[in-house]
Amino acid sequence: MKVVMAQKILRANEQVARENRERLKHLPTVNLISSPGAGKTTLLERTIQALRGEVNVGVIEGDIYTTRDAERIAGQGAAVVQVNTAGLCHLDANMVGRALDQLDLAGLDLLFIENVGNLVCPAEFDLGEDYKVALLSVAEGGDKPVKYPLVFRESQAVVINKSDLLAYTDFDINKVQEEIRTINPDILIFVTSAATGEGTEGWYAWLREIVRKKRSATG
Ligand SMILES: Nc1nc2c(ncn2[C@@H]2O[C@H](COP(=O)(O)OP(=O)(O)OP(=O)(O)O)[C@@H](O)[C@H]2O)c(=O)[nH]1
Ligand SMILES: [Mg+2]
Repeated sequence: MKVVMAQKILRANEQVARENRERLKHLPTVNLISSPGAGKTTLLERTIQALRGEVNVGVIEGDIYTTRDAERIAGQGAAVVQVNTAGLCHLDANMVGRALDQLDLAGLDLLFIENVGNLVCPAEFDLGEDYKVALLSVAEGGDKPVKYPLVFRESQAVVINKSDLLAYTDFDINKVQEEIRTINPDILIFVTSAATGEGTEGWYAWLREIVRKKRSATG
């Protein structure tokens, strides 16, 4: 019974995700997924600053409660819509659809969806995005990709964040990258510090590239 219910929920989600994808056909959209505190909002703040005047960024902020992350994004002057899931551990396509109603999509060049901090549930729900990006912070321990492989399998890119803490942890950056590539050989890997800005240029270059690609594909 439980399994049948879960399948129904996922099927209903897929239908709405298709509708979202249609609405987003001109707007590159990135769904950011990580454990709580890996640095999603900090990386977004820095990204908005770095691309200011060049790429107009909008953000859908998913949180269980509070508007704190949305306030941080609004502080950077970007368009933001907060979604509170009221206890649920992930965003679903319906929540994103309602958030899209509140954004001026035609005025944006790039849309981020910051998912609820959770490395497991968000990976199962298509929101209508073009790319899933997993964030993994050095402080969490290097075994996380192997222990929670789904999000790394589903993502087109992974950001290994908090590189400034490498010297203080037992995180083996080469081994972790190898293990991520075992799970997903095609995945792009960026190693960044959202705190210092180290390594973020490659991330911005990829974002510029996905904006350019979708523009030339959809006119
Ligand atoms: N040292 C260091 N700290 C970082 C870095 N990125 C983020 N932080 C810190 O990590 C903490 C959590 O960062 P957030 O950006 O709020 O993380 P988040 O993934 O958005 O968290 P949730 O939305 O709660 O899931 C904050 O205190 C940040 O200042 C980094 O690259 N290096
Ligand atoms: Mg956050």
